[in-house]
Amino acid sequence: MFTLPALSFAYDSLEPHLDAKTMEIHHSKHHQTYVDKLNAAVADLPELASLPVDELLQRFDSLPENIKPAVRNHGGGHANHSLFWSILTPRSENISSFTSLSHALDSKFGSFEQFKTDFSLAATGQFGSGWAWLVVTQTGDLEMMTTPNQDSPLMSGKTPIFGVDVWEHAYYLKFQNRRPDYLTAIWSVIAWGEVERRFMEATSK
Ligand code: MN3
Repeated sequence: MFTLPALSFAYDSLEPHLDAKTMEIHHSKHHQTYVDKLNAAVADLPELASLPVDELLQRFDSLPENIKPAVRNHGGGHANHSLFWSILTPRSENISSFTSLSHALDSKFGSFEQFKTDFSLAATGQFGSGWAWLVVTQTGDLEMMTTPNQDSPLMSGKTPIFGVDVWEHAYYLKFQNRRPDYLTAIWSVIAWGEVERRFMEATSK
């Protein structure tokens, strides 16, 4: 059985950057629905239901055809949101405190500011619902990418270490159609320590 992970912070603690109502609905309703529908899809397949969701997605190509759509949408939804909550924090974390990640971003994108600009542009440009990601490739390189809907980078062998949900449900209550404003606000609540932890884990494989 897959379960909804608890948040490490209160729904209202990311105010004023991300609003409490959006956080509550996003976590307790949207994410819960992905979990419930994923459980329903693998109810008769205990060997798959017992896997960590990331591993289920890494095995996507070899899954039975009849459950692929549900794993893609709801398994992806579960994994993507679980990562997303983990990289948000009410503490103001400074990227320069995390030198391994900070140096890697500088060497890949030129500077942290350039990374943020490029990432926001990619996230703004994702047409319709989806995600923008920072991933580690199988060769250990940092890469920026977007995915439609709830597709996970894990399905293509990549390890997401940072991601931003750009579905309208992630920002519409507070920002309405202004996705760029949501992307400006979100930099104030990123847990860079957790992103670096994921970076180190992905590059030490
Ligand atoms: Mn979402």
